[in-house]
Amino acid sequence: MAKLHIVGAGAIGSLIAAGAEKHGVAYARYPKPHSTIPETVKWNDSDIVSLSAPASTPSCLCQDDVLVLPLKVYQLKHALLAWSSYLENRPPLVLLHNGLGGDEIATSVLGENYPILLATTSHGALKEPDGKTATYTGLGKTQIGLPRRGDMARNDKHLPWVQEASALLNTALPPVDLVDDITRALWQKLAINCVINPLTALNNMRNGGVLLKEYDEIRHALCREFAIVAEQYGLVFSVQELEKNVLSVASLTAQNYSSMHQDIAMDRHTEIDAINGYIVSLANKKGISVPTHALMVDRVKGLVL
Ligand code: KPL
Repeated sequence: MAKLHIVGAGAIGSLIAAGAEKHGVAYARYPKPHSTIPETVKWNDSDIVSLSAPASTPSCLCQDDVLVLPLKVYQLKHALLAWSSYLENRPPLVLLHNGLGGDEIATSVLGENYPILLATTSHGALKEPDGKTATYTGLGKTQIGLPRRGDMARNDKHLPWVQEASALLNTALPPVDLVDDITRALWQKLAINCVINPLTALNNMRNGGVLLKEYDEIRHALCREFAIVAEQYGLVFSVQELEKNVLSVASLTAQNYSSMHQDIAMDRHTEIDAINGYIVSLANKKGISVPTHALMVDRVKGLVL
C-alpha cells in the first residue's frame, strides 16, 4: 500500500496527516528532533482526529510512496540533504510552500530528473499555541502539477506516477486538482503573498487591512513591478488581474493574520527571501529595477534584526 511520508511538524503537514488518518491512507510523520508536533487535529466538523506518533527513523521509501515536504523554502535544502539517502527508489516528492525557489533547491540536491511535483493549497490550518493541537480553519483546495522543464510534453500529467501521487493526496485531503500549468498558479499565489504578507507584517494588521485606501499606491506598485518581472520569465499577467486577486484574498481572509505577520509576532525567521526577495533576485538577473519589492525585503528584515 502506497504511503504518505510527511516531513515537519507544521499545521499543513498535520492537516494532511489528519486527512490520511480519517480516510485510511497509510502515513508517517517526521518532525525535526525536539520540535513539538501536533498530536490531534480539530477537523472542520469539530471531530478530533488523533495522529500517529512521529516515526523517528525513516526506512527506505518505496517507489509508489510519496514524500511530502510542507516546509518553508529556507528549511528545504537541509531536509532534502538529510532525506537523499532514503530516496534510492525515487519516490515522488511534493513541495508545498509559500513563495518560490523550492524547485531549484530540490533539483540542485537531487538532480533535474528527480520526480518532483509542486503544489499550493488554500486549505486553512493553524497550530495552536501549545503546539500539540492543530485546527482545520478553512476548507480550500490543493493544486498540484509538474514543474516546467525544457522538454516537457503537454501530456506529462498523465504519467502514472503523477496520477498516482496526486490521487493518493486527493484521498487524504481532497480536493486535489492536477493542473496543466502549476507554474502559473504558483506565480499567482506569489503575487498575493508579495502584497499581503509584508504589508500585514510591517503594519501589524490582519489581512483585511490591505484593503484600506492608504495601501492603494503600494499595492499597485508591487503588482506592477511583479508583472514586469513575470513577463521577462514568460508569464504574462495584467496588473489589474493581480490586484483583483490580492483584493479578493484579502477580503476572503480579512480576519486572519498572514503567515509573515505570525512569524514576526513569534520572532521566527520569515519567508521574505522566497517571496519579495525571489522577485528582487529574478529582477536583478534581468537588470530590472523593483524598488518597492526591495523596500519590502529591507523593511521586513529590519523588523527581525
Ligand atoms: O498565504 C497566505 C499567508 O498568510 O501566507 C495568505 C494567502 C496571505 C493568507 O493569509
